[in-house]
Amino acid sequence: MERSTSRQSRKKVVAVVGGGLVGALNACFFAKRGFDVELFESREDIRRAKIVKGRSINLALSHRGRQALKYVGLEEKIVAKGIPMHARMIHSLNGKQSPIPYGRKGQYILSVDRANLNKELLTAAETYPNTKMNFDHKLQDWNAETGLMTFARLDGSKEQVKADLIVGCDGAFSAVRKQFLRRSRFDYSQTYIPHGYMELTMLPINGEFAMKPNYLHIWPRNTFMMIALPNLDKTFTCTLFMPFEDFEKITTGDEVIEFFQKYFPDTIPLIGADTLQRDYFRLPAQAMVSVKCNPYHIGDACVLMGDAAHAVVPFYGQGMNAGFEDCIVFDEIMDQFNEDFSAVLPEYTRVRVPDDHAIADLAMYNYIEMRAHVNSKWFLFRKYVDNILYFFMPKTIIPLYTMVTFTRTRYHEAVKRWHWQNKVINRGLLLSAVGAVLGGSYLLIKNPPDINKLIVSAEKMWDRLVALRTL
Ligand code: FAD
Ligand code: EGU
Repeated sequence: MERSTSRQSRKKVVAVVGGGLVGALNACFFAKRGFDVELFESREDIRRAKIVKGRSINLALSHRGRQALKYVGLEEKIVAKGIPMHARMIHSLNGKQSPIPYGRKGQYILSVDRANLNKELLTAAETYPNTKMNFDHKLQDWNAETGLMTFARLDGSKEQVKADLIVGCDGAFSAVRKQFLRRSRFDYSQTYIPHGYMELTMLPINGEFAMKPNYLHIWPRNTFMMIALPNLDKTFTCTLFMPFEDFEKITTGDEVIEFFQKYFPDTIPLIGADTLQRDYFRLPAQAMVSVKCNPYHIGDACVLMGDAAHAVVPFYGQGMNAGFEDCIVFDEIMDQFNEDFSAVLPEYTRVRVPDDHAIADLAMYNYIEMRAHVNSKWFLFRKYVDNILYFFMPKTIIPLYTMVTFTRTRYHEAVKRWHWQNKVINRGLLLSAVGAVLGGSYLLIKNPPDINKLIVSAEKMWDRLVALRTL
């Protein structure tokens, strides 16, 4: 027997805290590497739960998220249950609908069901013999020196577990992150935006989707905005974004209808006045928070991923996608550093923090921009310009959303490139303007217009104006 390798061959125990989207996916990544994986989730097993409560019913899955699923062999299965959205459908106040493609043919995002995705990921994690799932385990506290975690059970009992590595995937209000906050030189910021969101269901009409299914429907109304994604059961989930203070102003069913009549009139017959009123008062509006921190690790003992490391506002459709990409980035660094946690963890922080901060900033920037001056006309105009420039100069001017949504260009690189492109576009515009003035002047000098003709026409103009006045 070879004893010399025995230390290495004891596979380390990795505790994944949080069995949400990122935690369940991460369990697959670590299990695939052969670690002994223990997943701890505070809720009961959602595959057995009768009612699944939680945030947002469906999500936009794009390239980064798909790549991560591919790593653990789940891409096809999830894509098969997703609904492709090839374009946005912009709804104007007058009811006009205008599609704007996301890209070329074959470039689309997918509307996926959060609960189904979470279930599939949990089932996939469970199929590895080296994973153990622990539901009804709420992390209460853990010790950064010893790696000892304390979990609370629903029956009031406590359980203590030790692991070689703790992976915090416990969402925006992470309990794992609490230990980071007590340490020196840990940067942390959290910002609640003034908007809340509320989900409304648009049921099928005559057994069919109430609107065209293969689109991300958008009603851009500056401070108010609504977005609808299709579901497999032919319903749409409409998410209304609005400042909390405006949510609070609407207190009666009549006021709901009045509000929709004013801003989203085309949706009233589609959702139905009754459903609209019922859904509106079913749950209070939910808050949205942006969280940034640095570093993502403590020594060789603990690392944060997903919303626990970076909650972003949902105005780029990237929260889950970024969290899934975290898993790929970590996995690649595990290869580079031979699974040596003391080297992998600092490298992960070094590589990933700038990118996660970049997408957090972008999402917040887009929130501010949409709120400030994005109505349907402006949205259409901006996206047309993006797409036209991309069409004529596909190598030079790549729209930001394209880099973010359809490539794995590092988020911070995408932002840098975007700034550079904007400079090029502005120079181009400036050059055209200067060119027009110079060219115009040259033509005027070469072919000077007959001054008399100009004066005569000026006189004619005056006569017309006077005529107008005396009408
Ligand atoms: P979570 O999904 O929050 O999961 C955390 C898990 O940890 C939960 O299961 C929770 O029960 C568990 N947990 C919490 N505390 C403990 C504890 N103490 N002990 C044990 N377990 C614990 N992203 C996209 O990519 N595309 C979109 O279109 C999109 N749309 C969105 C729309 C809205 C309105 C919102 C709010 C978000 C949207 N997102 C979107 C973001 C996406 O929802 C999140 O980024 C994603 O859910 C993060 O996954 P996570 O696993 O890190 O965290
Ligand atoms: C918000 C809430 C359109 C799901 C950003 C686009 C979103 C999603 C956009 C939600 C918008 C906004 C992009 C995608 C996506 C657009 C994107 C936003 C999915 C810049 C379930 N956003 N979202 N940008 O380009 O890149 O179509 O709740 F209205 S998908 Cl806010 Cl691509």
